[in-house]
Amino acid sequence: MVEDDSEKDDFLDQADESRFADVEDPLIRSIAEAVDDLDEDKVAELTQQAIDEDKPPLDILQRGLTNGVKTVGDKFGRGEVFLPELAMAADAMKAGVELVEPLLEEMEIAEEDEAGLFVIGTVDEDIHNIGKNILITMLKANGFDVVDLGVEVPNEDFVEAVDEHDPDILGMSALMTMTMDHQGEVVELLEEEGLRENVKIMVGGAPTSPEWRDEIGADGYGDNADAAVKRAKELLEDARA
Ligand code: B12
Repeated sequence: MVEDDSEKDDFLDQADESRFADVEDPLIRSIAEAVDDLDEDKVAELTQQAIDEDKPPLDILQRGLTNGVKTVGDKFGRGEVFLPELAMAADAMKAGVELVEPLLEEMEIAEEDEAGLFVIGTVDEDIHNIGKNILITMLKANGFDVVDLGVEVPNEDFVEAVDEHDPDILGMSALMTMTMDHQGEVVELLEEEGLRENVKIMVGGAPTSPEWRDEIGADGYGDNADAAVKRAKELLEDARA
């Protein structure tokens, strides 16, 4: 707990020699560090401070919170930390996201009259949803109606949802190399059912890439939520042109 300003300054000074040296703003950097330290209270406190100091919400989110959680993910990948730490990092991240979310809800990335319907879910066998939920918040902020299918969505349920809701865009999130194949399977199933032409398909999540989008025949990819929203708007314009 930071008790007073001098202690706060000390904390920020220490952050200068941090693992996140590429993050210029010391306060944003200390948010990334606090997530990396699995310190949920500190994350909440520093995120609130950053909000009070009018730091850009996307910087807090991407350069602070997301940067921190990805570092813990990397350590997990190297076997340096284990599942409990991964879960604590997720909780720390969520503590910050909760505070930033109201600001994201007010953020318009591009002014738009009427955006479309976006159906989204995390693919089968995959429970990661923090990024998907952030994307949903930002889609709604930009006028999209969103149907959230949740996590571990079976391939067939994506297809049924396209049939039922007739969305402009179907989005699929996959955070693991062993689950990303489901994105391609859903594209194939939609083709088989004759539904592919009716909908634009976007994919995202850590292991995905523009190359993966092309490989599976999807239409859009987003490295992060604001890039994804921009791409979604472009796809809508293309579809309506
Ligand atoms: C937090 C986390 C968890 C939390 C998830 C909590 C939750 N409710 O989501 C918990 C602890 C539960 C967890 C569990 C597991 N995890 Co995990 N997890 C992570 C971690 C550290 C961060 C993910 C995250 O939230 N990132 C922050 C958000 C904001 O970023 P994001 O998800 O990428 O989303 C952004 C963009 O990708 C994009 N986006 C996301 N979705 C979409 C969709 C569309 C359509 C578009 C356009 C864009 C888009 O916009 C988002 C916002 O900017 C990652 C590491 C990493 N590098 O991703 C590992 C990671 C994904 N997990 C991993 C693993 C292995 C697991 C487990 C299997 C561990 C285990 N042994 O049980 C389980 C999975 C169980 C299952 N069946 O799913 C591995 C996957 C390895 C691999 N290559 O396959 C990773 C990469 C860690 C690692 N390096 O080893 N995990």
